Amino acid sequence: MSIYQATASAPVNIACIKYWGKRDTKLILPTNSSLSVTLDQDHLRSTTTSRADPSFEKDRLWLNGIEEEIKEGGRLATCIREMKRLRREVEEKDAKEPKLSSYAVHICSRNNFPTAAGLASSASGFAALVASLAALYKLPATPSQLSLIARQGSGSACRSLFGGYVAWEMGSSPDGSDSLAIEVAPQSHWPDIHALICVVSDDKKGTSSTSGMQRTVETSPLLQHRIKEVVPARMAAIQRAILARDFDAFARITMQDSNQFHAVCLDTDPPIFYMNDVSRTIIALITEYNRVSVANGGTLKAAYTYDAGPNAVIYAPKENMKEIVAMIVKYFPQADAFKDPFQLFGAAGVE
Ligand code: 2P0
Repeated sequence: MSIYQATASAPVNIACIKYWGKRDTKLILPTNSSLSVTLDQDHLRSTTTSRADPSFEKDRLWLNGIEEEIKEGGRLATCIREMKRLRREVEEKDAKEPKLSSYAVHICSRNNFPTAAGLASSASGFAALVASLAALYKLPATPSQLSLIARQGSGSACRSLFGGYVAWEMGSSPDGSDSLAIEVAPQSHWPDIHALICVVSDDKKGTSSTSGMQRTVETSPLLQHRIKEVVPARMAAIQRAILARDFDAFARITMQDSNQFHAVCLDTDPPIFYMNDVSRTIIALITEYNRVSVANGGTLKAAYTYDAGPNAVIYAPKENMKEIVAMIVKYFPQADAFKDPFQLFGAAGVE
C-alpha cells in the first residue's frame, strides 16, 4: 500500500514595509502592499508534514504536538480546501493520479523556535502548511500561486513562500487573484544583510494583529494618508535600494516605516501600544549609533524595525553585527543569550 506523505519547511519573515489593514477580511486582502526579508531557515522556521490516507476520518492538525481544532469556515479549513481544489485539477488532468483530494489529511507542524519567544509563527506556519500540501499533492504551482492560498491563512504568510527579499503586491481584483507575493531579489543578490532579533518580552501580545489592524482601518485618519500617499512611494524606493544594495536607503526607509506603523497604532481609537520602554531605548541606541557614523562622514550602519510587539529586529551589514551585539549587551547586561527578560537570538543570516 502506498504512503502519501510530504514534509516542507518555511522560514519567518520580517517586514520592512509593514502590512497593517485589510480591505477584505475574509479573503485577507490588504489595504497596502508590503515588503519583507525572509530569515535564515536554520534559525527560525516551521516544518510541516502532511499525510493523506483513505483511513483518516477527518482533517486534523497538530501544532508543536498539541491538536488544534480545524474550525469550519476558518483559516485552516480554507487553506486545506483550496489545496484540495488544486489537487482535483491534477486528478482531472491525469486519471492515473490517486484521488488524494478525496482523502482526509493529518498535518503535523513544529516551530524550531520557542513559541514563547514572542515571534509571530503564523507566517512561517501557514507557508509551511501550504508548501507541504503542495508537495504531497504534487502540484505544479509556483511559489506566487501558493502565496495566494497561504495569504488566506495569514496575510504575512504569503511572503514566506520565497527566500530573500519579497514583496506582497496588494492587487486590485475583488477576488484576490492578484494579491500575491513576488520575489524582489534572491538572498544571493544581497547576502550581506543580517538580522539580529532582540527578544524584549515573551509575553503574549495584548492586541492581536488581526483585531488591531481592523480597529485601525475603522478609526485611524493617519492610515488613509499612509496607504494612499506614503506606502506606494516607499515600496518603489525600497525595491530600488535592494536592487542597488544601498544599505543607507534601505535602513532609512525601514526605520521610517516601522515608526509610521506604530504611529497608526497610536492613532487608532482606542490606541494600540506595541513597543515598551526597552523597545524605545533600543531605538535611541541605534539612532545614536547611526548619528555618530554619519557625523564621521559614513552611512547608516543599522536599521531597527518592530512588529506587533515590543521585540526589536535589527538589520545590518554583517560586518557591523559584532559591534551592534556588543553595544546591546553593554546597555542591557542581562541580554546574555536565552536569559529572561531579554534574549538575543544571534545574528540570523538572510535565507
Ligand atoms: C507585517 N504584521 O507586515 C505586519 C507588521 C504585524 C506588523 O503581518 O490577520 O498575523 O493573519 O493577516 O499576518 C501581522 O499580521 O495578520 C503582520 P492576519 P498577520 O509583517
